[in-house]
Amino acid sequence: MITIGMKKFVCSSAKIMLHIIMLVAIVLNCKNGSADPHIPKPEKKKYNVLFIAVDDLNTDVSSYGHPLVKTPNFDRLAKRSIQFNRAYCQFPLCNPSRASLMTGLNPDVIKVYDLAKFFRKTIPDVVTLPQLFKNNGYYSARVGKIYHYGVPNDIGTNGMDDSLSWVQRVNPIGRDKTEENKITNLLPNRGLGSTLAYLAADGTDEEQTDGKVATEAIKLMQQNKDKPFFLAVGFFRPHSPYVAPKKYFEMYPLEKITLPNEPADDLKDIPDAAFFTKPPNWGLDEAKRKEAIRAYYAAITFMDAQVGRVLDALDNLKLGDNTIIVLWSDHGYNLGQHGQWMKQSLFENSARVPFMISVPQGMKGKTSGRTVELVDIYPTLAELCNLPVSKTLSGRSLVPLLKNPDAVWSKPALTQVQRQKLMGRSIRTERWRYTEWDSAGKAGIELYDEQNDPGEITNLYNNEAYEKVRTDLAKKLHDLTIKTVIEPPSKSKTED
Ligand SMILES: [Ca+2]
Repeated sequence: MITIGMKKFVCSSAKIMLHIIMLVAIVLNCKNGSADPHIPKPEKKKYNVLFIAVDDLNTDVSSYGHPLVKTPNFDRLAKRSIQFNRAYCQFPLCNPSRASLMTGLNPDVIKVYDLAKFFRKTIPDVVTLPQLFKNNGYYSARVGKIYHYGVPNDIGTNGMDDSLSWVQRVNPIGRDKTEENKITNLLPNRGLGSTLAYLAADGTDEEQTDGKVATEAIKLMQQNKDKPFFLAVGFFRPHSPYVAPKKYFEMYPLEKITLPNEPADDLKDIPDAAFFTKPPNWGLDEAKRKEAIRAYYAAITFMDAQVGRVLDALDNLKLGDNTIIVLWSDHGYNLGQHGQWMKQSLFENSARVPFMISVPQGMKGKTSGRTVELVDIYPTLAELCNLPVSKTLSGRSLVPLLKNPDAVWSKPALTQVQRQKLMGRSIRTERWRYTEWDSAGKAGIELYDEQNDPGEITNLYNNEAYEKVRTDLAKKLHDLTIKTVIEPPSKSKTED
């Protein structure tokens, strides 16, 4: 019995000694800063993604140098981002642009060219960007407009949503929708979503749909801050009707609003297919055009304030150090340039978008002048978050530009639009814009020197001095089109 007791004592003494030795070793290791190779490292915390979409916003914001429009929260985000100064949508219309961005595939691959077609009709098994995050253990949620959503008719509904993309979705509806009867429509024959219409509204920011979008997004961040999230926050403004609380209209007195400088003969060298707005300016006089521009600016500053509320919440919840922020608009917007309004044209103002990416611990406060596309967002976020992607994606990861915004980048941006039965396709390099209407430019061709003629006033296509430039650009455009007009990924065999 004694022997056994001794044995027990020896055993437990040995155990104690062993524990002491291990403890000393751990303390020494900690002091030396080296980790015990047998202790697994805690898994690196996954990045969250805050994915902010804005509807129909061109680059008339202060971080892009607009002299009048105030967007202090875009400026603030730009200071922690790489801002892309030559970023282009693939199709300047909500549904085709958003379907392309969210699937990472060009419009010619998914064959979505209008507002009616849902991308899963062509590619039922495609894994969308939020779905990729969801499939990899993320909480994915949408507030407001991410996929196509008729504005203002579908506000408060799911719109043309993709339910497979999300764990949760929220569809706020505010006074801009419920008090539509108060809105002034400058073109009464056109519907509220495709016209120039506005309201300097009574009440608070929080009562408007975009105010509610911010409020709901903040709630979701609070509720889900402890899990990796992909939170998509889709604002509806400055899409028409331009509704914003009165105080935002008061920031832009009408006498400060200027119209674009249009030489009298500007339209003569532009092919007819290039025009979306016919007749020019839909016949509106200058005073009405200024009213529309003022209201568009007011809606931008109102939307910017809601972006600011979301950014404040992210930082207050201490999520800023671990959250990638992407901000994009689905396409640009004409405000009377060449007599054109809204979108659906291939001029710079319609194809170009505000776009920035903020990576925690990444490079901040820089701009990149490389030509990039919205379809690049998918592979970029996948690479930043180490998620596996399909090899058939149309875009290219922008991670090299996030590390060095001036890195070599030879890829031009491709934008296309449908005009009745014909297609217009345009490529943008850092210097030039080249556009063909219908195949091989049968319905007209345009060439603009964006460096010396940023207003695209002079179409150089018929100028012999630019023959080599136009031949090179035509080849680039055809090469890109050939690459993108390919069969969509086939249905998985298991479904046969
Ligand atoms: Ca849009």
